[in-house]
Amino acid sequence: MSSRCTGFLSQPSFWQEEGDAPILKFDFGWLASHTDEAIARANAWLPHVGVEPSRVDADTKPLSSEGARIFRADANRTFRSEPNRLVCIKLLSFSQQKFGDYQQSLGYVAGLLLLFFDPATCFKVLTVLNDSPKYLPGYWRGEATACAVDGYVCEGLLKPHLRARLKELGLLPETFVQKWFAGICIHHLPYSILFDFLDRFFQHGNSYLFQFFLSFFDTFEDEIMRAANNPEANMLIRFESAPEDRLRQVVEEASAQRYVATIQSLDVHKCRISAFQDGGFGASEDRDVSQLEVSAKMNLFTLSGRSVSRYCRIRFAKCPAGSGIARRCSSEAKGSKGGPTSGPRANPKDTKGVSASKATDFATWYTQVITRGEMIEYHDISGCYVLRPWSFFIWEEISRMLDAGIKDLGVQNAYFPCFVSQEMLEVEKSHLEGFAPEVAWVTRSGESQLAKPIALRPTSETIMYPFFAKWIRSHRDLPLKLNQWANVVRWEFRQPTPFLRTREFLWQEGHTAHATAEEAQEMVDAALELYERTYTELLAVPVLKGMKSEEEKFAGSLHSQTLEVFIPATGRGIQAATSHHLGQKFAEMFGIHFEDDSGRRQLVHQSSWGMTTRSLGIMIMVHGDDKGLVLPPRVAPVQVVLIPIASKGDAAGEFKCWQLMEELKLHGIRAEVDARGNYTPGWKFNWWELKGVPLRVEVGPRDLDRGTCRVVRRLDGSKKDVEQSQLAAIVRDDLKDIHAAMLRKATEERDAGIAKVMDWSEVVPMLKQKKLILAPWCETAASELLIRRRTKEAEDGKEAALTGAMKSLCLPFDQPPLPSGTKCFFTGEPARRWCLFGRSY
Ligand code: 87F
Repeated sequence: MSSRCTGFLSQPSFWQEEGDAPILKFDFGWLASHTDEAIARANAWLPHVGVEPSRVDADTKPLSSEGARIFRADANRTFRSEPNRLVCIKLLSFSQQKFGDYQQSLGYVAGLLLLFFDPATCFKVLTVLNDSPKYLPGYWRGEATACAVDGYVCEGLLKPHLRARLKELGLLPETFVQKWFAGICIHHLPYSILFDFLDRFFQHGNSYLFQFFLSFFDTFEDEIMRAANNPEANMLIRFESAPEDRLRQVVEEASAQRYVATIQSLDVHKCRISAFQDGGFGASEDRDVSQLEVSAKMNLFTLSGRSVSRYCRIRFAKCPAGSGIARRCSSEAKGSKGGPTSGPRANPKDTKGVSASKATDFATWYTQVITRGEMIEYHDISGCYVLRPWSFFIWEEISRMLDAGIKDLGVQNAYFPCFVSQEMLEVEKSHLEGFAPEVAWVTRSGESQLAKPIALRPTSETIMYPFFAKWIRSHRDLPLKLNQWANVVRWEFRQPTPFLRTREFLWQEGHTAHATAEEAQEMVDAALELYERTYTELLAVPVLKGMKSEEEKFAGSLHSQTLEVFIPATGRGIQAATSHHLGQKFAEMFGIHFEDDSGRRQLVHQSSWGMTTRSLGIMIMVHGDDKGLVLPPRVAPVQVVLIPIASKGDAAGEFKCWQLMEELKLHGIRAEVDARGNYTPGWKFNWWELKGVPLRVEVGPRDLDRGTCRVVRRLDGSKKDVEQSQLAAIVRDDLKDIHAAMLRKATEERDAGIAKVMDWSEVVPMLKQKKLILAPWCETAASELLIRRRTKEAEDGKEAALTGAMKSLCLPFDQPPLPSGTKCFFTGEPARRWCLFGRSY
């Protein structure tokens, strides 16, 4: 019997190097004497999971620093040889990227698989284990919910006296489920027995695990009942005090017909939902409810309208990670004696949808979308706005991606005071050029005047750099890379616009100091790339990367790089993020020196970069439509809203919605049920369209008969009927697909919105058609100022359709060919590069 082994066991020096590897701690010599047999048996697992062995190794993205630390520790705890550890780290990091987070038990399974298979095969097996309802569905996701829920299912299967004893011993179901299910007993059963266990697991899936669980508690019932305390019981759970023959008996007995029959008779899925409710929220006093729980456990759902509805409300209203809609329902229900269906009737005229058209009255449209969509509330100070939960969630998602990316670049977070003294702010006035009127000052405390006014940060160079000067002494202190998450204040006098131009906004600002200009430039590029990925991968917004012109760059910088976004509805460009190479200008002003390795005093080279809450406004303007917001799936606070379409007095549809919601949540999808009894389904459709939720799922009476539900896309209104059992998988794919479609659509609109222009005469007509201008340019400062003036004239004079002067937006990095001899579209002088011009925000 010679099966192929592509894992570590095939290494000639395996036993020499890995003989005492931690992964083999429970092997006790079996594997060395049964190598061929073990390889053959492991290979026989693959057809069960439907995986073909492969050697193709996919690329991994860079590790997050936190991830790298944990993977390193776990790899060290699994293998001895460094190359094997590196392979292991790579597999773990790949899994983390796929499953969203990392579970230590995945590390055990990965370690065992690596003995037999190449990493790509291991990864496929891990994927099937996580994705397939047959094995360990959702186990490798960050939240341990799926595994814990199976623990509660097990608990529900125990004989009552055993269950009571476990409670007394303080032994939570999570304890054994982690070891036996998630870790598939790898660090608990001796290998000779482990293989019997695993053969059965791969063949029968988690049914076998549940059987194993029953078998264990039958075999060890007396010991558990007699266990003196928690540690003693825990030893039993870890099999530490059990003789081998009894363990073997548990593994074999678990396949006995009586256990198979017990587990087969259960609908594990329904048990999980029921267990989720029990486990998560404890028992209820309410008789109606506990009655229903009992029947739910026995898979006998008697769906008598009102009690089900109440049950759902009491149970699910407390679900975590909700948008608040469920909570709102429960308070509505509370106020109404007769249950939810007879709650206070909403006035159907309450429908505060969007009435303005994006195409013909953009300003009104935007205001309606952000206020009626509950993103923004106006404050009584002009230019200041409340970010309501619906928008703040999105900012949190953006921050999350940026923060991880920033840390991956080796930048540390810190926080500096929001006040800056006048001396510091004015250390070098030239960088303040043009900004001074926007600085807000505190001049008084209570009734007394401050001796010296202090400014609120408009940006933090002048606050941070004195500390840079203090902290940096030698080349060993470099690079110094800091980021801060903060609010900033800029007292704008131009027309404020929520998100886009506000007097206070949130951002991150990165500030770094390096020994060389090259290193500073690398930082500048890396920050801009991170911003680009955040826009495209999270917000589905296409960006143009480029360099600011001399006139448009930050005065304190050598050069400024920028992301520009096109807003098709207004034909304007908008700066979406910036990254500056500051050179040594600030170092000179603030005296930031270091001693290089040959003892010479040098000035540092610096970068600074920032991205703000403006990104939300950009996202809204690019994607929104006449029905309201259209949220990109990855940032939508609610990704799927489930709406029951009730037939009279029957709450079966509603119950199904809650069940489906639970299933979606188990798959890491942000789902909500809108079970408000005082609104019609049609009203709810409009409401959630206004809120921009990517997918709506409707469950009506016909769906219940057929086991289907209707899935409707916010993006294009397309509808399809799908099997309820397939919903989670379909939703997952759909959300990905919607993101891609949104990015595609926005990219097409952007491309169609850029006019290539060779001659000035074409400019104003193109601007009037709401286009940006891509033109060959001589790049002189004088021409830039003249271009602004000329387009301003066009606005003031007869060309009334034009508002705002045209400015240079960026010199795109992605340059079309520029044939030699090409002339500047404005001056007729030789052109140097293509430049993107346009009216802007
Ligand atoms: C307003 C008032 C005072 C912008 C201001 O872009 C000073 C300023 O320096 C000011 N508005 N700026 C430029 C900010 C440059 C830079 N700072 C760090 C960034 C990104 C993050």
